[in-house]
Amino acid sequence: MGFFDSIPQVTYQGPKCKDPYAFKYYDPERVILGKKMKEHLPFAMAWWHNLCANGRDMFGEGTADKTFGAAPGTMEHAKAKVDAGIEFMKKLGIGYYCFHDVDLVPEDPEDINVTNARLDEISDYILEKTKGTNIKCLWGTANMFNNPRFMNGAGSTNSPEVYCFAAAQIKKALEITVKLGGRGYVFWGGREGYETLLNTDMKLEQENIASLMRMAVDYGRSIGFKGDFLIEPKPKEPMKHQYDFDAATAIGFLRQYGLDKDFKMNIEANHATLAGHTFQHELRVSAMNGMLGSVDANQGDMLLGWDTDEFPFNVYETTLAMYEILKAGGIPGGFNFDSKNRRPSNTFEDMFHGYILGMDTFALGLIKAAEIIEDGRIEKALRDRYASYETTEIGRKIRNHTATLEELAGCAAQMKKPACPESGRQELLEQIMNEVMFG
Ligand code: XUL
Ligand code: CO
Repeated sequence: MGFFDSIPQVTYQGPKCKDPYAFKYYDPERVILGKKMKEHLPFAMAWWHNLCANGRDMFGEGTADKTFGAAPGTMEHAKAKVDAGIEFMKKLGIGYYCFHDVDLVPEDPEDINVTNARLDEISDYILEKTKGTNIKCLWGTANMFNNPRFMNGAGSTNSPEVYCFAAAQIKKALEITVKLGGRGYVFWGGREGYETLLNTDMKLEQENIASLMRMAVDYGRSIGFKGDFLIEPKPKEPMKHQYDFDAATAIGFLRQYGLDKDFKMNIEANHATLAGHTFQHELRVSAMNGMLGSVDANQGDMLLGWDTDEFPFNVYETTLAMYEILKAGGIPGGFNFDSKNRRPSNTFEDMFHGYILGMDTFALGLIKAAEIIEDGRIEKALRDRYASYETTEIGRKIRNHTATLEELAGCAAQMKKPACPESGRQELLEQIMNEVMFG
């Protein structure tokens, strides 16, 4: 007996199919631009939203039953979640999962050694249960934001004692990630920020965060972790101001502290929009700096100012995201659905509808992004827009850094005034987008 016996195996049936438990666009074996869809889109299940969160919010109790037949707070429950998670991933053909330490096991309130022993036990259990399957860990992380000890941050805390617990949790989470074959290790600085500068030594806090990351890299490499360390930028929530505000800020921080060789970005769509950027913008900033690592796939609500973590349905947005990713040559990480069902969508069936929606939305985005590339008009317009940096002597000099300010000023004096730059043709490009999307 499984947990989801009423749900059939979900397979690709094509866009005309009306079966709610079928993929309309995600066809894992279909080849797009020379690569199978399942290789373009390594999807991952987020342990926390799918197996732990029951819809509880600050205004009310949970609406969904995630007990899986066991008493919450026990190792039986932790194991039942493993069983349910594996059954869920198998039904959808999902190959990866992501976890925080405390998603896997209940944290012992008195003794971290007890929690660590539980993590050893559950990781053994996961390995045993995933043996012979294609299911692996995409990335792991330590939850350094839930426990009250982290109220002033983890790496950014004012307490060296708490800092030790952050280090201990990272050490253990790294060990478990390596044991489970994880491709990445994520830092999301939920409480690494401040509420008021009146009580905050920002320089000390940022230096301490960097030291913690450096220690994590050193330890991770010493136990054989070959994957990427990842920062997941977010501007706010829960802290008023988080240090990893956006990709550009996080990349600057990594470079300042010499961490840029070991770290990449884990870009979350909803975090991008909270920072006042598009998902596409954050992917571009990461890619152009050689730091595109992984994606937390979800969608925000533009009418709400917080992290709603909705399953993505906006195909226009996933198309533009996949366009960035294809142009960057793919992604070394994967697509973790850091997405949750709406509180009133509280059944097991809704869990499947959420993932089918999200996977199909990214698959359709991939298909459409490849069509934009094959169509070629947008790429050509982009190349043409900057062409005079190649076709004119002065343009070439600017590009290869041989021009001087005096020389350029001399050119300006000769010209007297420049010709007006050519039109950006935004509306035409948007029209081409619509033709590709709906033509
Ligand atoms: C919170 C968030 C986290 C990270 C992992 O906004 O996105 O779930 O993905 O800690
Ligand atoms: Co996330």
